Amino acid sequence: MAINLTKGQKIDLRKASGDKLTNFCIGVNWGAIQKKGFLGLGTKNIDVDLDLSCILIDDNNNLCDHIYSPLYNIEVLQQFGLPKGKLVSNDGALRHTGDDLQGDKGGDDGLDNEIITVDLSRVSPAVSKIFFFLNNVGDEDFSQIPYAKIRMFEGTPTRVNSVFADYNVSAEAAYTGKKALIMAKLYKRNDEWKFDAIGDPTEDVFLGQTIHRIAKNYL
Ligand SMILES: [Ca+2]
Ligand SMILES: [Ca+2]
Repeated sequence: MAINLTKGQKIDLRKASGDKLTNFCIGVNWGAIQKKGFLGLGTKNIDVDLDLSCILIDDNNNLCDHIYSPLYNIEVLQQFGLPKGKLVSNDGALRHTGDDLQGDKGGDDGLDNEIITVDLSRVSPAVSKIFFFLNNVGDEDFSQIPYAKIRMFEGTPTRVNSVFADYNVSAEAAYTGKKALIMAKLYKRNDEWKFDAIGDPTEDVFLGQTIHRIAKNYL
């Protein structure tokens, strides 16, 4: 049975069998917005471009590595003191499947649109925290997106073997005006990795703001 995460919940990365969970995927599944066409005829899809990203923090609370879309404008990133986007961590332990610019069209396909695969056994020893977050590149806030679901699962980006935990960023009033979500952190305690489902929505319109917010308030 998957754990239905609630905001702020902390969990051990252990399976029902007691074994450590070291290889898993963190995925986000979301839909494009469907609007009725002229005179209520037909439907029109409006692309929704959510971006799943993560930053890696060392023992001294410095940002030491990152994964976010290479499509982010380098000049805007530089204004936030951030480097160009990339899809693989320097140690090779975390890998992003690539930037989905649209979301599902024609309803929920049950597959995650962006996924970061994690192999905790390969994470550089210098890393003590990994923050995962979600930004919307477009104009909509989360309350306008038909669905956005986050889950942790064992398997590969194309095959879900077993869902360990999931979290629904549902279309609720609480998400009105919110365009970013500080999802969760992995953190090391006594050489064991743990997971904290932060789940804080923010009004950030750019990824750089979210990274600064995490650096200022969450370390
Ligand atoms: Ca995207
Ligand atoms: Ca999908």
